[in-house]
Amino acid sequence: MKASDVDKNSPVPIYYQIKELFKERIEGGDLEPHQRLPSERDLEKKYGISRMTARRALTELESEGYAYREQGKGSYVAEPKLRQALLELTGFTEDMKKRRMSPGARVIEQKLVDSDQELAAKLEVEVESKIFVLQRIRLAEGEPLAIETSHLRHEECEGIEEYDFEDRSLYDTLKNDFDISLSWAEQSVEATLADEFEAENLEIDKGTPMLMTERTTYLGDEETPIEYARSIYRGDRYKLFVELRS
Ligand code: 16G
Repeated sequence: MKASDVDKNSPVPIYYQIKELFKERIEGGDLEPHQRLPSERDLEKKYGISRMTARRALTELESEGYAYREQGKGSYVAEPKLRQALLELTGFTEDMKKRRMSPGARVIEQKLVDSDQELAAKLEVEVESKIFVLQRIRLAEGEPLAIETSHLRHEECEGIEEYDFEDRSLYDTLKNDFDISLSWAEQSVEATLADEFEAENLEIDKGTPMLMTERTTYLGDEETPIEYARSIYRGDRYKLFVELRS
């Protein structure tokens, strides 16, 4: 990277230009995970910019998940984000196994509740029907990545509340123990910021960008909803991926 890569006459702010240059180099593999990035001082000298501009470029690389800071040492290139394909109906466990990462879960709570109006509408049941609620922190290689809250129609899987979901897949349990096959799901994704609860459980700063997904999954008949899930994924570790064809 040369000083001339930065155009001081451009309407694009300098911190932004520097951040984009580093993003390109990180995504292109020119800079490798855990490699040290230049310090604020290095950037200041190299580009003839203020310390504040240099700091902003590095801070934003961190908040977008491209870099991480080690207290008193400097900034380093982060591991690439996990690419989540949006077209396949897979569970977290299956997804992590495909990546050769070890999946895990910490159960925050699992219980039976009577459905309120909102849940009744989502799962197409009568108000006050029994719903199984399972809230878990999902881990990959021991690192917390997401908080998932699943709501299941209890009439389809009575007894599921007796299982311990610390180390078993919900989708495998439905398939193997309840003979439930899933056919398709509809899913939405929106941006949110980590609140205190999420920050604490996912070991991130409050206000970290997050991806919130809502998914309704249907049984083999293609029309009965079995699960309504809300998941909050760390935006600094996840990237959604779709393939488009003309
Ligand atoms: C996925 C699903 C979630 C499902 C879970 C099962 C989303 C938004 N969520 O993370 O609905 O409950 O997988 O995972 O994709 P498991 O089989 O590992 O328990």
